[in-house]
Amino acid sequence: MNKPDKIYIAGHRGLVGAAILRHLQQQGYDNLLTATHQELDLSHQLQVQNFFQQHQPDYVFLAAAKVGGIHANNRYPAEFIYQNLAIETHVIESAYRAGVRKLLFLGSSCIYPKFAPQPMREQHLLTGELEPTNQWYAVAKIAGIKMCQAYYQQYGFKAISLMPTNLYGIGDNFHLENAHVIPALLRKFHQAKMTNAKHVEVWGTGQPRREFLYVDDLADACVFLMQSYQQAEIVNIGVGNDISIAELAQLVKKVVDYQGDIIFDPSKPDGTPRKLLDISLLSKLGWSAKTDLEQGLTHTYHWFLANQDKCRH
Ligand code: GFB
Repeated sequence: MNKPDKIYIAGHRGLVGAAILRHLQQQGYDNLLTATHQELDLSHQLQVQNFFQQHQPDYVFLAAAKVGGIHANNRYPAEFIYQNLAIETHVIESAYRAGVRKLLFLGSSCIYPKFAPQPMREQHLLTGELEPTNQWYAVAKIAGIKMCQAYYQQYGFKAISLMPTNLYGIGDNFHLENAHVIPALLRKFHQAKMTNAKHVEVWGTGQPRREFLYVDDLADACVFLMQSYQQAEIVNIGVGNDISIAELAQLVKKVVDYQGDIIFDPSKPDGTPRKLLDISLLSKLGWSAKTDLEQGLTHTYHWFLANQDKCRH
């Protein structure tokens, strides 16, 4: 990927797409192609075909997706499976037809079985049952991976797939019900601090463990692997360690500087007990994350404070 190449970032207003766009701009890439949802509906096949035929990008980062936390995944299964399947099939097929040189597809660590051995290796894909709360999203993402591999095998289309762990960072969705755990807790603890509430409610038992990657680190990994990785096999993108939701809640409490108590609500789902990625392949390829969790949470909280009026919630 060279500086004059035309690079399309699908989903440039989302958490991941915006981080990839920032990263490419910082590195001096300036032939960047984006389209808002109003300009291009990625779930509309003909619009996507025409867009690719008209613009003929050289490289594609496929960061557009319908995403959400445990509650949203469980509540809107049809939207999660349909929109993700539609976006993937239209973008991958149109990119191939338009002669795109390389496409990078983003999956998720929830593609692995609910009870996969920990840490989860790339080879654990399709070796057991999925976590029910996000099976719809996971099935769509698995279809995206297989589509990339099928196009690679049959047409030699260079479509690579990365599996990031749970992500967070600036530009995230801070919706109290539909967001992922980090933005939801940052907002809940902040509101509790502002209103002098006695306690904050954290969903589930607090016992599940999650691995968190700062989104600017993911963007760095995406650009690095777009430049250097050429295989159809998927690659896990993580930090190599995880923490419990109870420990995370303590850390968010510290970052927000909230003085009240934490209460757990076990009537809410825990989801997968643990999702730690094995990152040996990624390390062998020469990449590692830079931002530690407390530092990343602090950046994200400061961004939230400065952007409360315009952030998504
Ligand atoms: O981030 P999260 O919604 O998604 O939840 P998953 C992680 C854990 O945090 C769960 C707990 O055990 C939640 O019960 N939790 C505690 C909370 N308090 C809260 C809260 O206020 N909001 C939220 N959202 N969670 C997602 C999938 O699973 O992982 C997606 O739903 C995606 O499809 C993503 O794959 C990577 O980690 O459980």
